[in-house]
Amino acid sequence: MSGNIVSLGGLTIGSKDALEKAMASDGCSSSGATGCGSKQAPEDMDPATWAKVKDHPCYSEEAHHYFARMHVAVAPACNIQCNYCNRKYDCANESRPGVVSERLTPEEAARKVIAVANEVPQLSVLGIAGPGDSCADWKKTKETFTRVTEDIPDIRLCLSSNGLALPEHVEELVDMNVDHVTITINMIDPEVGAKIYPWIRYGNKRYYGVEASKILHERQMLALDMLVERGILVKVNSVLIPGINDEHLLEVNKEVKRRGAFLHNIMPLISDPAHGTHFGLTGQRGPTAAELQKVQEACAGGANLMKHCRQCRADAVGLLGEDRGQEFSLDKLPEEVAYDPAARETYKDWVAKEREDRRAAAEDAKAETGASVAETAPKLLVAVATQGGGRINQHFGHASEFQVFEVDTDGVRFAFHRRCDNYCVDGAGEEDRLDRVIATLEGIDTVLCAKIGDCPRETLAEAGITVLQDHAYDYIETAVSAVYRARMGLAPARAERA
Ligand code: CLF
Ligand code: SF4
Repeated sequence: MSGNIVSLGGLTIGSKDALEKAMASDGCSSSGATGCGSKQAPEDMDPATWAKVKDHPCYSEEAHHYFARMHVAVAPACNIQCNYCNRKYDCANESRPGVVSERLTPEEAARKVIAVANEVPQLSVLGIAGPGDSCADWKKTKETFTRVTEDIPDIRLCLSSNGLALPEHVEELVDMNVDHVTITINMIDPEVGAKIYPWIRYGNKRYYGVEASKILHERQMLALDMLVERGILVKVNSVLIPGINDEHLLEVNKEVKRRGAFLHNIMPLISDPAHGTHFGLTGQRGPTAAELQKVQEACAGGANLMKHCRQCRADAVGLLGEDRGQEFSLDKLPEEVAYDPAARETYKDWVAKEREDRRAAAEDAKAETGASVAETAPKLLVAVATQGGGRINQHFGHASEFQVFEVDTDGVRFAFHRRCDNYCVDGAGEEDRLDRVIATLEGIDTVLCAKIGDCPRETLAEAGITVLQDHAYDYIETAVSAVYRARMGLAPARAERA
């Protein structure tokens, strides 16, 4: 295991001893004695594809433990109307609905990207996901990408679009070395589409109903085919709308796989009357977690599914699941800023070594567990508190989301994440919040964190959830395998005994 401590941009990762020391004074003091699938790895693809996804947090689940994305909200115009969108807010196709971002000019956006790159060494991807459609507002999207790559040539460019205007820009995307494009495809049947899109604007004319959805569908398929043909990786986003496209998404999944999409991200509709959308105002509900899981399971064997999406903001900054956008608002940006590549380069080198080490540790744990546990042994769900680096390195009270891994004789796999309000506020635990965290963790067997106080640990135990801090700073896979072996009544793995 890597022996050096690395502390970059607020993310501290390193050897267990060094990290325990570093974290000893940091944390909650509100109780008791201690104070209160979507796996995409090198073996899954050819080396050229892996080179494109290995540092993209959305295209590789593994990468999302190490690398950050940022969005710049430069493209406010849109050419269609989705029933889950209110234009007062950002594009809900790849942004959390009901959220308004700070709109930037391409010049401001380029300045912001440089400021973030200097402060957040994990930054690897610049995405444009609104606030409208990146291709409907093409000039601003293109100018932003062009300005940024002049200063930071190794940043990956990523774009999200509803697809209608996308075919017109594919050649320019190739010229700009854009490797990753998301198309939101909610239907392949215009009759279904008519329930989602009231109108589109295409060629200076508005189209309505089924006719509009037919055009949109044809343009989306054309864009997908053109991008795949040119070697650009395409992620398809689909918003799951119960009663409208839930069963239909199986057909979408098959079709986009057939056409060569790299990933399919099925996102839950978030519908709230307060957002003022057609669906929100007419009572169209979003899916439950169980309904989302059912559709994802039904798609097994089709296009690879992304399960670690966090439905970001159009101005998100940081690792998926964290949002540092407020640190880089326009009023905090320097008037002039020069890019310094040193921190990002150091970080990349460190990640390359750390990843290899983690992968080897995960393989060892899998081999030992698989050899000694009966294949019929039940699967466990283990939630981890992590702030990146693939390690158990966050205090229970600080976690505003838990990543849930499933483990069986086949190894440890990311399953889903669950969000909650962090239990500790200003160093003190809040009971109401703990009740909500417990509700969030329903169905989870064990929680692994870097530290927890006696009081919340006992309350969670009463609710049937074991919380362990013994695996603090271990790799997630090593720790989760250890929990599994203990549950199965087996001796610790060799690495743990040593
Ligand atoms: Fe942004 Fe989207 Fe590119 Fe990622 S987000 S444009 S592909 S860099 Fe990622 Fe955020 Fe989910 Fe999008 S977690 S909403 S899938
Ligand atoms: Fe709104 Fe995005 Fe749909 Fe345009 S594509 S209507 S901005 S959700």
